[in-house]
Amino acid sequence: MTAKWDEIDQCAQQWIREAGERIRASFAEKLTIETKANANDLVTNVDRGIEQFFAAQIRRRFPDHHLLGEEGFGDPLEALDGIVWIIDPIDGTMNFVHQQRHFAVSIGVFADGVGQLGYVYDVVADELYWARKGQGVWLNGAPLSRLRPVPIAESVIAVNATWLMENRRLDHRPLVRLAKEARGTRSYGSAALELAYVAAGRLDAYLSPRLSPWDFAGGMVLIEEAGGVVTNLNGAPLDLLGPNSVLAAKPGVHEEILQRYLSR
Ligand code: 2AM
Ligand code: CA
Repeated sequence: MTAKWDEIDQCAQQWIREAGERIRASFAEKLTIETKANANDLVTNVDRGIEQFFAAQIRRRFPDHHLLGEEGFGDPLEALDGIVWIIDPIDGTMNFVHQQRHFAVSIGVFADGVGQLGYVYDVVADELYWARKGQGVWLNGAPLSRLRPVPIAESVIAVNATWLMENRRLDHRPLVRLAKEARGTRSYGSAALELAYVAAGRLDAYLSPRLSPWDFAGGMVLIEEAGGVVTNLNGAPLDLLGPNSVLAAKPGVHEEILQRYLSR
């Protein structure tokens, strides 16, 4: 497969900025808000419109590529053969609806399952986190530093408060201990942004017991290119075709969380 990565990257950057403009313009219009799996799982006409925009652009320009998207306008994929775009049109929809900030467009482009390009675009801050395999990670055109280990006692860990109280997905007690032993915890409500912050060194780790591929695909490419580590909460590689738990962190921090806080 001879993929034209310069061309793919140019298109992705252009489309993601255009998507951002459309989302910012939507603030002036009335939102249609619906719920999906439960009352707090929100989707709007804008989420759908933006994913349809990407689907139309990709199909027109790259008819042999595949698309996996949160809102279902992509292709029914059973394998990762060829070039696959994994897109979340708005990650952090609750923030989009309630705050009109702290949400992102997330894109990962994979070739036969290997991450080649990653984008997380913070629409309101106008910050584009970008990585291309072998070319480093960049924030609005400025290179980001390679990630280095730090002690847990000096780490800022991103975790949603839900996972620090009794819940049905994981044993919260070791995570409470992690929260106590870390320097601090944060929760931003957008997995894509939290992963981008790990890639940028603003956070030392992020974890969640359940994310979908579109939540983490773009951020995973960023972090791996920055020298960080992304696995599930058991330390195994992520499956890009289904839901996963996620532990993303600086090297060293990742191992220490796995060994001291997550293994039973
Ligand atoms: P969304 O805003 O696109 O729905 C919130 O903590 C983060 O987790 C957001 O990135 C949100 O994505 C994602 N998220 C929330 N509930 C989820 C679920 N049930 N499955 C997968 N991802 C979820
Ligand atoms: Ca999402």
